This record gives sequence, structure tokens and C-alpha cells, in this order.
Amino acid sequence: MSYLSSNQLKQYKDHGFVSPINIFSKEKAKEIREEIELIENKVPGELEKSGRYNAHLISPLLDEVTHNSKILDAVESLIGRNILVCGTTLFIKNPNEIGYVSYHQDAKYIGLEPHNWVTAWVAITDSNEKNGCMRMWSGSHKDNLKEHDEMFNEGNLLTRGQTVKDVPKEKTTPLILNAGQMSLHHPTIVHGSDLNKSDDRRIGFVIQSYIGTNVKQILGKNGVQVARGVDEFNYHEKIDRPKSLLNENDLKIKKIENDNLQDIFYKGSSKKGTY
Ligand SMILES: O=C(O)CCC(=O)C(=O)O
Repeated sequence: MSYLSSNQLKQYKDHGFVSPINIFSKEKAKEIREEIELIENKVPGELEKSGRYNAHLISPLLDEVTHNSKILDAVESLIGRNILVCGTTLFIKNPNEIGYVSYHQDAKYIGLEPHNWVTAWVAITDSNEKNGCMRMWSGSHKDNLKEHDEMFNEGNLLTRGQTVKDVPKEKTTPLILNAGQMSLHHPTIVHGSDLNKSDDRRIGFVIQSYIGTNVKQILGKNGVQVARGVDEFNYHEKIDRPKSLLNENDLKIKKIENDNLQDIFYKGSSKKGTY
């Protein structure tokens, strides 16, 4: 049985994404935002730059999101019943800051093979054209991996500013989400996002990614958690779920995981970017 409808499955197959999908209430999203902002206030810098990865390891509410049964039902429809959480990223764009994401394919630099995985972008605030929602180049997931230039440009939220050239921006689809909704996107779809021109933050919590247990990390190593089913391959080290908010040991685990991730993201690059 598939939890996504046949229309949603067709959307994913034809376009490379499914959106929007209702996950939790606006009130729940506000509670999660408050936990993120509490972490930012209590431990300044903890969620900045490379710290924005794997916040689910120190925040019980973000951990709850990664194991949310509605999200996992949708993910199961695309990658099967045995599901691992392989990492998360907070994509936060503050008002009046330069922050955008150049057009790229996740599969180009994330090291996860085969492509039996999917990325869930969960809106913690509303995400729309004014505040720089994601934009998808529909159907581009059907092509091979494309050349990416490394631009290292200021304000680019990607580590190396990986950029696919000649994307027809006027043809890209904005993924407009209310807080509490999510989109799912394919490993090879070309996507990016513009500046936040609103007067509030845009916060996306991205499970990047949910992987099938048959998926290997070919560029380094990632710790994982079993989200559903059984891991019959055991390719990855297992990491614990957080014991409490900002638990000292969990903070150390997050740091180790994020150092490993930086190694993956900078593999083969001669230069280090800002993130
Ligand atoms: O949040 C954004 O604007 C971009 C996120 C992204 O590139 C991704 O989730 O793969």
C-alpha cells in the first residue's frame, strides 16, 4: 500500500517533487520555532554555519519531526519500508541578510548511492516567494548529474556555492508552504531559492535525507538512526536520539557528525567556503 495518492506519486515521478503535504499544525510549528530560538539564545553560534547540520541530535522537538509518522508514511511510499535518517539541515534565512541557495542537485555532492533516498523540507515558518521559498526545475531529475561550478559567493547557503548554469528560472516552480507543511524532492532535481525579502525569518528544517537501508555513503561517513523498519544492511554507524534539550553528550555527538559532514561536502575541493 502507498500512503501517497496516485496523483502525488505521479507528481513525484513526472516532476521530481511532491508538495504541499500537511504534517502538523501552525501551533506545533511555532513551538518548534521557539525551541530553535531557545537554542540560538542559550548557545550562540550553535546553529550557525556548519552548526546548522543535525540540530535534531540536540533538540527533542526536531528529533520528533524526523520520526513523525505522517512524514515517514509519505517517505515509505517513495523509498520503501526500511528508512534511515541520515542527517538534517536548518535552512534559515533572516530578513535583511543576504542568503540564497544556488541551483544545484543534492546527489551531486552528498555521496549517497544508489539514489534510493528523498529529501523532506519541513516548513517551520510559512515559506513563499517573498521570503525565498525553494524553487524546482520540474522534470530535471530525469537528466543525468550536471556540471556544477563552485562559486563560493557571499550569501550562498551551500558550502561551496555549487551552481548549475543556465537554469530557466522563469520556468521553475515555487514550493509555497504554510508552517507545518512539507515538500519532498528527488536526489537529482535541480533546485534553489532566492533572498528573503520579507520582515520575518524563513525557517526550513530539512531531513537531508531519508535513505533506504541499501544506500551507502561513498564520500565519507554518516551516523544514522533507524526511523522505520529494520536495517538489514548495517552500512552506517547508529547514533542515539537526544536525551534532553542541549544534553552535553548529544552536543559532542552533533559536533563529530558535523565534522564528518564537512569532510564529505568539501571532498575534492581545494578551497573552503563560509559554511
Ligand atoms: O532552503 C532552501 O532554500 C534550499 C534547501 C535545499 O537546497 C534543499 O533542501 O536541498
